[in-house]
Amino acid sequence: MSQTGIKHRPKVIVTRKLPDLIETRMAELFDVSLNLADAPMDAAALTAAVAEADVLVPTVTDDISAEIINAAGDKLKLIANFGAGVDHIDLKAAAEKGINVTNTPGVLTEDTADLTMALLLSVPRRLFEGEKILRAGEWTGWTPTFLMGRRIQGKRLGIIGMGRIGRAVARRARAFNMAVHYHNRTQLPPEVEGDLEATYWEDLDQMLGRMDVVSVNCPLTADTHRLLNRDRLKKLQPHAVIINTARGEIIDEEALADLIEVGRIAGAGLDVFEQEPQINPKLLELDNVVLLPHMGSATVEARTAMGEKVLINIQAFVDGHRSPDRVLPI
Ligand code: 8YV
Repeated sequence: MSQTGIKHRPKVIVTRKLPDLIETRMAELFDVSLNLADAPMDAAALTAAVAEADVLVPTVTDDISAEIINAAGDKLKLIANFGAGVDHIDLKAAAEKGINVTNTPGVLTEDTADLTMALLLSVPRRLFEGEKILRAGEWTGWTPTFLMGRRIQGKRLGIIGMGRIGRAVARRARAFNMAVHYHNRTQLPPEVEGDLEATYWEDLDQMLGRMDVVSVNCPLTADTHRLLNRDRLKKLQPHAVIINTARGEIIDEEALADLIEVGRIAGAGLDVFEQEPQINPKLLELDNVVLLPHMGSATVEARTAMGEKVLINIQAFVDGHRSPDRVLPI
């Protein structure tokens, strides 16, 4: 036993299939139980896992609720999340039970920002509409007015959440000659703001009414849940486009679909949804909406680096050190 109360080769339960390299290293280091079939674990399976494990490695697809955390015995010491967002873990319940929580920030920043830009380019330039027409054999040739979209250069981008990913999006947007605006809990230091040539809006409502594109890049918390509710969405200009690569629950999806349908918002690029993997049928009906299956960090490099972070967070904890990506205790 180490001072953390965890034995040398802790029992680690991984809820989903991880990259091979990571699983192999986990088997070398820990008494690991892998999910090779990659079947999502239901509440009963998670309850059994937290009773047995010293360390649980969940992902965004696992609802680690207060009930599940409270069902853990005294054994569970660490939840080492594979992913940056920890909104699927009841942190209050974990804190009350003295369970440590870690995540994997930083290593998925650039890939998620790339995907944000891919959506930001795809929606105004109507890329997927064009692709669909071409594949359906419906393209009859070039015409001067076919599939005219909207220019990116010179447009105003409003970033909600100026953390690592928001800033990486801002850097890319500057390269496309967009004007960067942002709303954040706190204003960035002047030197960072200066580098990004970014304009701060303390009042989100005021920013929304002035932007051509809005990108959601904040974490999901109690404060950001439905941050873009129907009233806020109505503040957008009719030609505005909204991009979300953060969490579906930050936007009222039903309201978004309604407002796009009636032309009060021009379009959306969404990588995340309120009820994943279910997609609101109204969104599926809309041509000016690009829908992706939550793939912001889906590169071999990011997923491997995320796995390495999980390994390091667990090993540091077992050795009695502070895990580098500690979320809990604060
Ligand atoms: C991950 C994400 O793929 O890291 C996050 O928070 O949203 C995704 O990029 C997912 O969370 C893995 O659990």
